[in-house]
Amino acid sequence: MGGSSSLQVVMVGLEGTGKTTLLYRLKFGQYTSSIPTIGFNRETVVVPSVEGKSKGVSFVIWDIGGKDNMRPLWKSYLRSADGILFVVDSSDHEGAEEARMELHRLVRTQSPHSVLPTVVLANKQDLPGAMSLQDVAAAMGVPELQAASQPCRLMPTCAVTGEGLPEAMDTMYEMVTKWKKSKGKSR
Ligand SMILES: Nc1nc2c(ncn2[C@@H]2O[C@H](COP(=O)(O)OP(=O)(O)OP(=O)(O)O)[C@@H](O)[C@H]2O)c(=O)[nH]1
Ligand SMILES: [Mg+2]
Repeated sequence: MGGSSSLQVVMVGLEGTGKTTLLYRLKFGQYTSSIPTIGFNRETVVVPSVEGKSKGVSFVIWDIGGKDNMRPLWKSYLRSADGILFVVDSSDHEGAEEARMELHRLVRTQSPHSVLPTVVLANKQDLPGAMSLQDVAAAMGVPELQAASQPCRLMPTCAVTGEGLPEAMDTMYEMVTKWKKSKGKSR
């Protein structure tokens, strides 16, 4: 599944949170309209890095549909993954509790000492009424995961403009590198 400079990333989150929009933003560098994903999309992307950390690294991104009948399948994509992007719609206050449940469920389905590096994307930061980063963190229970020593970080994004994405992918890369080192393996 690729050499050492290719990372496998699984992207999940509730339906309509912007996963496919993020994927095509990364792939084509522009906004592309999308329809709800049945099954998954997979693209190899090379992200322009902000700090040069992930320069030249290609990410194979698996974008999985978020509809409730797809969610039991999420975990089957984790086997060969190096990291998880969990996408949240920051403007969806009502969906926050469900998103939190799915995020924590995804963490719990993994072996407790080798939970994959997870970057939670607080997407749709451009929308009026979007929760602040701090509010998204609290709503998703990110501090609780961190307190339990799980490798989880939150980053703000806007899939329409691409804002925040290079930083988020740099963070993903950094976390995966650290994780692999601590596990003493490269896969
Ligand atoms: N304003 C705004 N709209 C966004 C953003 N990201 C995605 N959208 C819109 O949200 C809608 C859903 O986006 P998708 O990318 O299809 O969502 P998805 O997560 O792939 O949904 P499923 O495939 O059903 O799981 C589309 O109308 C997007 O244009 C964002 O950052 N800001
Ligand atoms: Mg989609």
